Amino acid sequence: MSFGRRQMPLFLLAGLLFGIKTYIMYRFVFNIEIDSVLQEVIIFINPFITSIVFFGLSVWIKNPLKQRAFIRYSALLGTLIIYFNLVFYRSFTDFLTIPQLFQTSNVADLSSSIVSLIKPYDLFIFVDLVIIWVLSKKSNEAMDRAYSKRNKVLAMVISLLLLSGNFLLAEIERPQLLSRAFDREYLVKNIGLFYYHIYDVVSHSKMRSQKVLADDHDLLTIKHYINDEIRSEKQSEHFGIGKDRNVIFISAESVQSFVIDNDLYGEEITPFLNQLKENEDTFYFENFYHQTSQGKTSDSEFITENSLYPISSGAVYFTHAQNEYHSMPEMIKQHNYTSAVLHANTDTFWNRNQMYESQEIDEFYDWDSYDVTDENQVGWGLKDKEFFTQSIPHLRELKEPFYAKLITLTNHFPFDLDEGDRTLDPYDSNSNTLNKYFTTVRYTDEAIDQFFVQLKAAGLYENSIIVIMGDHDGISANHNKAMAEYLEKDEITPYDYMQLQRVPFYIHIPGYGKGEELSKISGQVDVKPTLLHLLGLETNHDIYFGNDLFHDDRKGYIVQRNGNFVSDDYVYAAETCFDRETGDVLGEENEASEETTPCSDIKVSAEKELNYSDQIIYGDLFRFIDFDAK
Ligand code: GP9
Ligand code: MN
Repeated sequence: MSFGRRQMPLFLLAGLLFGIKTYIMYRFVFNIEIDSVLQEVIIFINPFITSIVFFGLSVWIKNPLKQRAFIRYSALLGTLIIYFNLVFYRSFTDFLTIPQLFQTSNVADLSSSIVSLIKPYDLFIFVDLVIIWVLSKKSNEAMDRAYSKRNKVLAMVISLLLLSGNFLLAEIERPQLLSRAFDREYLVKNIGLFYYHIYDVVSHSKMRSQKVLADDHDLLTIKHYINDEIRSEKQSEHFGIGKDRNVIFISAESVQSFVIDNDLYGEEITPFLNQLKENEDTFYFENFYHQTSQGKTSDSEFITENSLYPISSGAVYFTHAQNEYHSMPEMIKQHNYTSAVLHANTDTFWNRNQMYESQEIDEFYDWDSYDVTDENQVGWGLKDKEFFTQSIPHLRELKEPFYAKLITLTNHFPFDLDEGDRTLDPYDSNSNTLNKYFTTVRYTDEAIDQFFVQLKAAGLYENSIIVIMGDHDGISANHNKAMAEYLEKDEITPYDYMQLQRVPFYIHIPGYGKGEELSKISGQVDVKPTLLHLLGLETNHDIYFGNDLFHDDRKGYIVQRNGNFVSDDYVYAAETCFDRETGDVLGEENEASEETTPCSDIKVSAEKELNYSDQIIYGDLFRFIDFDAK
């Protein structure tokens, strides 16, 4: 390739090749949604600007050999960053964050998922790297340059101008993008994957410093907000009905509500859960939403036990395990409850061992408490049926009353199941993930059915409250096409996708007889106040963001970590305000538009709550409160 009369310098050539690759990735491999011409422009120019700026740094290196090595290794690093993000994206429809990269203890356990996330055609991602590598190894004097000081400065100035241009366009597209970024996809499509990572590192270190600067003054505003907007002085009619009962809490891995009362080729997917819903001792919440973010199951545990929001980047379980908390297990301890978690995985996985200590959970029956063999495990570990069976003796040895949380595992991506355990035929669509999902959900349903029988036989049923909750979604937006086909819709709109974030929530109180199906908008932040009140415990001085699901004096909306929400009347997702009942679009709303929609007021409250919760976590604010003194 020629560059004027001379050959194009290697950094430019590499920059172009790498830029093309990055653009193709953004546009056609990651499912980034583009909704304006300006976004289209930004996403096109950003890859080239970024790679030329980075490779352009090589002009400051005198030695041509080192100059070429710099370009080569930058390309390698850049490619790996893109690739790691891609593998992650395939599973979570999200981009990696720095805190996650340090969650190394998880990497080994993720191995079974990772294999299914790598595709043979991924090799194409390395094509430009190979070209750059070969060119940079070949001694080619025409490509090597010793740049004069003037040219170096010129290159720097041009780079900075291009970069500022990119950021300026991003700012026009989305004012205050960097200061109010809850959504990683917006960051990536406006500033690109690489600057997004730099931004993530900077904001993460800023977050770390917040603890040092925090003091108890920060709490005043938050307390006021909670007293005025969230806390209800009223008691529900069910207050105390579960006094001194055990609480057996089943965290059902990846079970979403769309499978409940639904069928596949004429067969019920979850026969047991469907029937349990109709039981007179069961309260079932059909509009219950998960609120998890990157921390997945661990976020779900965190939200339900603390009624705080997860953080937007990384998992609280890793980043803030040393904080002071005022968790449900800690609170019930004052009333002679023992708390336990049963989960057949290593205790360090997701940093559970540390976090359970901070939340004052008394017992953790982990991997070592279970007999796991080649035959009784699948996918991520012990099969659910075996898990429940082996959990019964552990439950029996707990001092009553107890609160025990059992975390299932079989219905985890990639939803593998042995042929002999299959009682439902897989679905037939272009998504292998969704196809298999139904079969593992059915397996978990049968496992819970069997567990109820076992609880009765062990004498643990009558005097307990049994809660079943889906921890988070199992089918990401990557499978929207297959999901639309299954649900017999033309497409999955942002409204539909939000509705798919519903997870089942059951409160089963043997012998109570007043159960019903409730359709109020509810979510994982509501679990803590609801359960505490059922047990007859007051929460007057607690700080929480949810409500007791049994009284009507509630805030009436559920916020997701990215700022989307569902209220009694509206659904806000993808910057669009929808009518909750009909799904009709009521208006578009983002920081760029001045327009208000019926969603505007709640949007302000939603962001406020997320920020308050972040302040509590980042500032470790509970260390300033003596909850027991109240
Ligand atoms: C494994 C469990 C499942 O211990 O936390 O993982 P997740 O759903 O968070 O990927
Ligand atoms: Mn999970």
